[in-house]
Amino acid sequence: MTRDLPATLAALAAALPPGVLTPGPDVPARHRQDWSDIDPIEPAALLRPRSTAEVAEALAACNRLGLPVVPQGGLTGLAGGAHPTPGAVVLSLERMQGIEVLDEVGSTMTVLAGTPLAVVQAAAEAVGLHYPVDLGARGSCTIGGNLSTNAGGVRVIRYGMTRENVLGVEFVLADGTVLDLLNTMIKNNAGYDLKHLVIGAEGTLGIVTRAVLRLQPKPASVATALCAVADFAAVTDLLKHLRRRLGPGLTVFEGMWPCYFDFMADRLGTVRRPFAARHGAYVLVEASGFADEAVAQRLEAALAERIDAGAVEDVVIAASERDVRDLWAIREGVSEYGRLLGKIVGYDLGVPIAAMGTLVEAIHRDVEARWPDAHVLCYGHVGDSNLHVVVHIPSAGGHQPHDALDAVVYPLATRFGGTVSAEHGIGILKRAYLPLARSPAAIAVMHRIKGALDPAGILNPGKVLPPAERG
Ligand code: FAD
Ligand code: LAC
Ligand code: ZN
Repeated sequence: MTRDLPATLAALAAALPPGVLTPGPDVPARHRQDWSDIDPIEPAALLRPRSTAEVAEALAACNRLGLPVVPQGGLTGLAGGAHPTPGAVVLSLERMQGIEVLDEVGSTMTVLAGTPLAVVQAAAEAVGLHYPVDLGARGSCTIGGNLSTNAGGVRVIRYGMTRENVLGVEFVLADGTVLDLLNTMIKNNAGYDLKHLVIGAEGTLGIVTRAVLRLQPKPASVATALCAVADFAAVTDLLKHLRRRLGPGLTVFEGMWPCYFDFMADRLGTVRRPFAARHGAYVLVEASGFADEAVAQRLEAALAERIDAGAVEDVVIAASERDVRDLWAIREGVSEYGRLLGKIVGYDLGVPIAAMGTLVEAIHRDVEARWPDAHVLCYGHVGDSNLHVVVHIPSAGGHQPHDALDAVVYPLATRFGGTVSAEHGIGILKRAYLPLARSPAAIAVMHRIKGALDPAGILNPGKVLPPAERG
């Protein structure tokens, strides 16, 4: 840590090209926190490099000066990874946006790290291709942030997480070394595949400046349906059935428990309830195909079989773009938590699918036993073994009992064979719980990798890794 911050910042400003550094008091408020809603902190300064060379200059100078650096993308992260730490500068990629190469034959796109996900998706669509990573924060989150959190989202069941959709990366190490790994080939086994070090590292091992993304053919037709079933056993039955019937055509399988679905349907204020009756669980399903008429028919036939068997209670199938938006509205209501609930405590648990229903029951039971007024909303990427739980305790107002809730929820998740983060990452919020999900030996290797790539520990200190054991 820096002892004389003003002198260090003056030395940093002198080392950088004009216009890169904005002093702390002038830093726009949005850089003081991310979506994880931790109390805002004014960064020591904001760095906004315009090129990889400027990122390298900035990191080399910070490394020399022992000044910590917090990388920031679109600030939509939910684990506090981009949250400023006291005495650190934040480095934003916001000036490094744009698509540099779109190779239709190789089906790749080379983009700058600050490019929003939605811009990448639209550019792919415009030439009949498809970048399949998709999440509610698409308009604001950046490719650099997606890589650094190994973002998942709603089509992982078919296309995998960000890691599976990246062919190459350019990143800058803490000492300013630029690693050009901008591979565009699907196969490249020349030694260690170092891009995987920085994917999912949450800005602790390097700053991503460019990425080569793998594109897919754009499906010619997409069919969307919302299914109502009796209970979680019927959800897993439906998953098995649709996988068998649709194979790789099953591109979304998102589950919502009534605690989530009814809350959103009643409170959002912008959606009509899709079903007259209430049901035990809901599943939003998307099927994609390459022959226009077949996919909708196949999805309808597959769902009709389950209705006839009594395994599905009701179904709404989208007949228009507007219907598709309406069916997604309840699922995408997650961006409205702040308005609907105020402060929340959010969980991103991974748990084997077979245990998910029991885990939801256990979380409701144990949280509501201790906080009888709690709202507990459960939903998630069921097909990816990923359960989101959002808790709000009205009587606690602006001071939600984060630690006490964690002490209830995380042991339950790990008792069922789960993990403390499926897709959002560890950041600050889950750092203390990493040992519940990774062995001491694995965490020791993480520390060795961190020590090798960032010996001065300037990159996003205090994130991801719990303090190293001494001795
Ligand atoms: P930031 O929040 O700015 O940063 C995230 C982390 O990456 C931080 O640790 C930061 O230091 C680091 N970082 C950012 N840019 C770089 C870089 N260029 N180089 C090195 N490190 C960097 N996530 C999912 O996985 N699935 C979802 O379905 C999903 N849905 C969401 C829905 C909503 C409404 C919201 C608000 C968030 C959602 N998220 C989801 C979480 C979030 O959008 C993702 O984690 C996203 O990848 C973060 O991107 P960002 O650019 O906003 O990164
Ligand atoms: C979602 C985010 C919160 O799936 O990951 O809605
Ligand atoms: Zn999610």
